[in-house]
Amino acid sequence: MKAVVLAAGQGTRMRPLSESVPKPMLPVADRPLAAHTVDAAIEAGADEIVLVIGYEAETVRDYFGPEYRGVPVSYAVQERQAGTADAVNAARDHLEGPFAVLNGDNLYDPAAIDRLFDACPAICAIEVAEPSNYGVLSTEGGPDGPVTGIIEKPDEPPTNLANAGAYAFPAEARQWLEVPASERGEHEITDVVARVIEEFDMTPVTLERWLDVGRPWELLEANEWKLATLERRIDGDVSEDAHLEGDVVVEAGATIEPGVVIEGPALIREGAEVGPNAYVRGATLIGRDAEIGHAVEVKNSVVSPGTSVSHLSYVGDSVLGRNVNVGAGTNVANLRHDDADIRFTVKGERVSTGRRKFGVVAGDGVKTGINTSLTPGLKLEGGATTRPGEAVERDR
Ligand code: TTP
Repeated sequence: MKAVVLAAGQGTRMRPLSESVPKPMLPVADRPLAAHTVDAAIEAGADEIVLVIGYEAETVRDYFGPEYRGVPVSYAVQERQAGTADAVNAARDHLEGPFAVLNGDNLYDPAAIDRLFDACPAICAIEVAEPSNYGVLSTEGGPDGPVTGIIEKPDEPPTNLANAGAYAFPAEARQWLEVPASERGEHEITDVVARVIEEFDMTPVTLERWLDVGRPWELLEANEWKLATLERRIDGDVSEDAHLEGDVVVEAGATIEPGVVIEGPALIREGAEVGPNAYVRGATLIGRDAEIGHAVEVKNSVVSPGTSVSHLSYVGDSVLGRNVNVGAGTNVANLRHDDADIRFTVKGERVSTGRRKFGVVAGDGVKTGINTSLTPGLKLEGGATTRPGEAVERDR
């Protein structure tokens, strides 16, 4: 079966991280976000991957190339991001026979994609506590029965089964990709699903775990998930005076200096340097050529390639973009005194992250002055700077 992977979106809710790197290419453990989806499709037996690209298309194309893990990859360009059905329609000329469609920014358990392919026509579903925020499936005779309907963000959800953005469509669906625009002005794949349900029995494939990675703290959650699946592997240059505990991966070309303590799960990528005397813990990704220096503590964070936290700093529950420079003595606060969930600005609105602990999100090239303190849920746009000794409480 061919698998169409949607990776053309602008990722506006992921800003500033998606400004230079398209969301599907943001790092999740040892590979870009969309590669987890593509890998799951390949493991489930996809014989061709069709990537729908648009925003920052070349970065995606450069990574996957014409063949990826022995499977041919073709590309369909969606000129304007006019919705998920429009995205699949852009790939229409690549399709014949039954085909799968997967969101390139969703994380799945690979075994679930295997079940999806086997059950075609089928749709992945996940039980959620608050279905009103999702596309909700109705089924006949319990959660395993055939899907009888799909409705977007209903006030009175018929079930608690949310659409998890993965579909195995019969060949006929290729004819039904041109759907009218929805109320929010997008051509939505749920309207294609609704048509398939009218003509076919669609099986719900229930997932144990699923993550829609749309906002910066979900990138952190994606890393928490996938870093925990790595197994200890030490290929880099590790001082005998360093202490590495649990599932720590140090890639070839990475250096761990004396006095460093790393508690897994953690991944230290090629070219990164940690220490001396640094403490890395929680689920932490230290990207390629990043530098974590003397007396720095990094906890449960994503540090992107080329970023430097050189001395005497604390970074917790945070995402640092590329080539950020954290000045000495910079401290990130990741917990409120009233223990309330941390809020973050998404498209101009303050929203709850649902997390008690969340630090900061820094876009590419941010520089903090020495002894900067940063409050929880702060967003620093690409290139932003702070003054020495500044306490930063508002996004900038
Ligand atoms: P969304 O998360 O709805 O869109 P997005 O990724 O652009 O993010 P944001 O809302 O923050 O701007 O998209 C779901 C998936 O579909 C995702 O993998 C991107 C893809 N997509 C396209 O390929 N083309 C499109 O026109 C749209 C809207 C989404």
